[in-house]
Amino acid sequence: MVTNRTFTMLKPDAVEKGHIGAILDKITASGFRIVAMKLTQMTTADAKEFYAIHKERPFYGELVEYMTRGPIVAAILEKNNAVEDFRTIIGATNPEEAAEGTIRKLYATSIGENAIHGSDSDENAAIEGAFHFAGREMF
Ligand code: IDP
Ligand code: MG
Repeated sequence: MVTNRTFTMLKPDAVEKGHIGAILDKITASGFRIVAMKLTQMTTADAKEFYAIHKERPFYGELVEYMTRGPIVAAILEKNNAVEDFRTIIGATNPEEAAEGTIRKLYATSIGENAIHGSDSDENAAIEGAFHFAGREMF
């Protein structure tokens, strides 16, 4: 039963700039419970697989470079309507289009370096959570 769960990554730019605490505070203050969480770093193979859906896009190489250049925080979050509500609090992919007060508006630099990931469906939340936390009893 994964309907009330989503998956997030605090991306390398957010970790580099020291925003882990502020972003987690906003996530938990918005009513999300952290079910699983780790500081980790994606390998090139990991990032290519995680973002395989974008492999034909012109930014794919740049995206893989970015996502592997330093540590990330990966987490599984729980809340009613988690996927949709989380996409609301992170804001639009391009921070210039993100609503005031959203995590990307506050912390993203550009459409590429946009601080945070949020799953776009229950199905992808389950796939992405399992990608990072495979074998975890809680997932
Ligand atoms: P999302 O993260 O808001 O779901 P997607 O379109 O799924 O956005 O893109 C995945 C990630 O790829 C984005 O979060 C961003 O890091 C990167 N990305 C998306 N579009 C561009 C672009 O036009 N240029 C550079 N990077 C991009
Ligand atoms: Mg996406």
